[in-house]
Amino acid sequence: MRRLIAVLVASLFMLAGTAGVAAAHAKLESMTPADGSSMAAPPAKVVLTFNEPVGSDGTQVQVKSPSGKDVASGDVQVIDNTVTQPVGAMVEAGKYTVEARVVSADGHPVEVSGAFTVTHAGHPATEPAAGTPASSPSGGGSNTVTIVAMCLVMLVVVALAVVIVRRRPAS
Ligand SMILES: [Cu+2]
Repeated sequence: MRRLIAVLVASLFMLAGTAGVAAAHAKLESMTPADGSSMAAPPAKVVLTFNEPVGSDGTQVQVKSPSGKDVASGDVQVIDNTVTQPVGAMVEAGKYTVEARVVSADGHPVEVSGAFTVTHAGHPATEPAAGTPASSPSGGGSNTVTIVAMCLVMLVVVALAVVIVRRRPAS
C-alpha cells in the first residue's frame, strides 16, 4: 500500500513537471501602465515586460480605446524581454485594453492582455486657449446671427426655386 502511494505521488510530480515544461512560454511579468491601474495623464507608450526574451518577428500590440479604436501608433520595439509600443493621443477617457501577441523563445506565439484606465482624456493637437469664459455669451449671440443669416439665405433659395419652377411650364 505504501509503495502504491509512493508510485502515485511520484507520477503526480512527473505530471506536474511535464506540465511545467509545456507551459514554459514567455509570461507577462509586468506592464506599464500597470494592469488595472488608472491615471489622469494618458501614457505615451505601453511597455510589456516578459520573464524571458521574446522574438521581434510577429510581435503585435494593440491598445484599444473604450470605443474600440486602436490607438497604437508607430512601430513596436522589442529589446530582450521588453516590448514597447508607442501610442497616439488618447482622446477618450475610460478603459484601454492592451492585447499583445509575442513569440516565445521556442517559436510558439503567446497572447497576453491587460487594461488600464485613463480618467482624463488627452487632447487633440488643437486645444482652445483656456480662461476665455467671457466669449461664450457673445459666441451664443453670433450663433443666433448665423442662424438668422442662414434662414435668410434659405428663404432666398426657396424663393428662387419657386420662381424657377413656376417659369418652367410657361416656357
Ligand atoms: Cu512552446
